[in-house]
Amino acid sequence: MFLCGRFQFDLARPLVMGVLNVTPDSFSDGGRYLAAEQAIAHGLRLCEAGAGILDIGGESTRPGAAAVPLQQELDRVLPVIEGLRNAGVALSVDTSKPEVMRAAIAAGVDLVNDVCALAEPGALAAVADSRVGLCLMHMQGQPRTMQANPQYDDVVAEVAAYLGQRVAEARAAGIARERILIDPGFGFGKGLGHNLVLLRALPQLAAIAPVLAGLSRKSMLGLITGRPVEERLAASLSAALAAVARGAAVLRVHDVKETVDALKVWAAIEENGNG
Ligand code: PT1
Repeated sequence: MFLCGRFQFDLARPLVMGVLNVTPDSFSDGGRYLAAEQAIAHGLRLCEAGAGILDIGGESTRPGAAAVPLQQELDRVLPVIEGLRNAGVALSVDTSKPEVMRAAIAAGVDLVNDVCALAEPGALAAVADSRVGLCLMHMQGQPRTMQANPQYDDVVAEVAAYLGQRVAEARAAGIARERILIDPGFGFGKGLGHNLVLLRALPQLAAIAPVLAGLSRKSMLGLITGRPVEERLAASLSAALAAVARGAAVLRVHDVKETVDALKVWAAIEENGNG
């Protein structure tokens, strides 16, 4: 059971989290309003396509991305949260800033997805006094420089130990076990070999807490297939099913409709037929 704000998910079937990036068009004054409107419309489409959760992000954390100032991040995500609040889908905010967490929780999000695993000062306190779910992710380094030279002695042991510690800290802050997801952070300070070893080790991580896997369109899939980001759908679906086969409970994806179809076929094979 995953307790997540207004929602309870039994996690018997994998849950699809749709990615909703809010990046305003800086070319016009109406950019901010337009970006929110477009994100809300896209969110409704992802909802219709079968997303159980929408992950709203106002600061990119992809490799090389720069930090976004607090007020700008708030201006991006809050109108989208308000616009999708009654869409019948769980809302997640993808942020590492305690102030954004607090404002998003007040605006009604159901989940806080933090690539820094609530390690920023004040982040644990910002979520502890609420009913939201959490996703605690592992990252080595910071987005701007994390892919420069990622190094581990034993990537699985180190990621598992870190996530176990972050779960223990959250538990010590009074957060129920049922509210917590963990995430190995594919592509966050990891080379291709690290990502593949972590993917194979998902059953070990799933013993700590339910696992969220974010593989959609990532450069590891580009390295394997030689395809640019806009041509990674087949690779993303393949990676998603490989993650589910190893116990992933939640998939963070761009292509919700296609992922939901792939999971329907998967579930039918797992559950039906007794010829
Ligand atoms: C993720 C994730 C995330 N990914 C969670 N939140 C991103 N919980 C944003 C690349 O290698 O996996 N889990 N929020 C997006 N970040 C990346 C990282 C995007 C790497 C692309 C790459 O291409």
